[in-house]
Amino acid sequence: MALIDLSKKEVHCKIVYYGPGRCGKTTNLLYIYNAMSERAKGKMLTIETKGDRTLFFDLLPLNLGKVSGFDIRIQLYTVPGQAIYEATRKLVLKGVDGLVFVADSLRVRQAKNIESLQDLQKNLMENNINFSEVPLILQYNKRDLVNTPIPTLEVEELESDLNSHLNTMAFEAAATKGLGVFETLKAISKLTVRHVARKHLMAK
Ligand SMILES: Nc1nc2c(ncn2[C@@H]2O[C@H](COP(=O)(O)OP(=O)(O)OP(=O)(O)O)[C@@H](O)[C@H]2O)c(=O)[nH]1
Ligand SMILES: [Mg+2]
Repeated sequence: MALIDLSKKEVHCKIVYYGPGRCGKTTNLLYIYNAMSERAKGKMLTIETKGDRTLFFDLLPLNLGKVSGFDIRIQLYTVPGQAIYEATRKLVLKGVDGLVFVADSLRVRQAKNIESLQDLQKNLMENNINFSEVPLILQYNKRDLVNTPIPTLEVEELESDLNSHLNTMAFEAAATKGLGVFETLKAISKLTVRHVARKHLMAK
């Protein structure tokens, strides 16, 4: 999917927000969409929803400005997290250049987080994408619920469940309030652009 257009001096990358149903993927994109200036964003496309559930995918094109004279164009996608939309998740992953795995801090979703990360690895493999090659960062969402009576997971538990093998960057977030949303986006964009540039240079 990544494209480096030398004549237009543009780099295009695809970043997918993955994670279990209702973990807050669409909420991340909506927050970004609402916070970005008109110049920096395209139209946010939400392809089929039922209530707030994504049935197909969301797509938000962003223009992140220039790096080394190249315009950085990023397309953010979300997958539908509900288990039954397996085929759609696999389709959305095609050509992915960078991944954000959004985990839900709700204790009742502990097993769903782990299942979804395994589902991601399986779907990448089935798309012939090497899991270890694609930049991936974690986002532990819904941290605003930590100081409420609702049972939540400790960051240490999320780390041990999801990051013990990955050893990657993880951001705490409360996407509804925008906390951690841009930190996550900035980190994955940087890693992804670097990855795409390196891949392009190696292909030369
Ligand atoms: N308290 C709290 N609620 C959140 C947070 N992020 C998302 N939510 C809520 O969780 C629900 C699901 O959020 P979505 O963004 O639609 O979840 P999704 O991951 O896109 O879900 P699917 O499309 O089904 O895969 C919504 O009611 C959000 O308002 C958060 O940080 N804190
Ligand atoms: Mg959604």
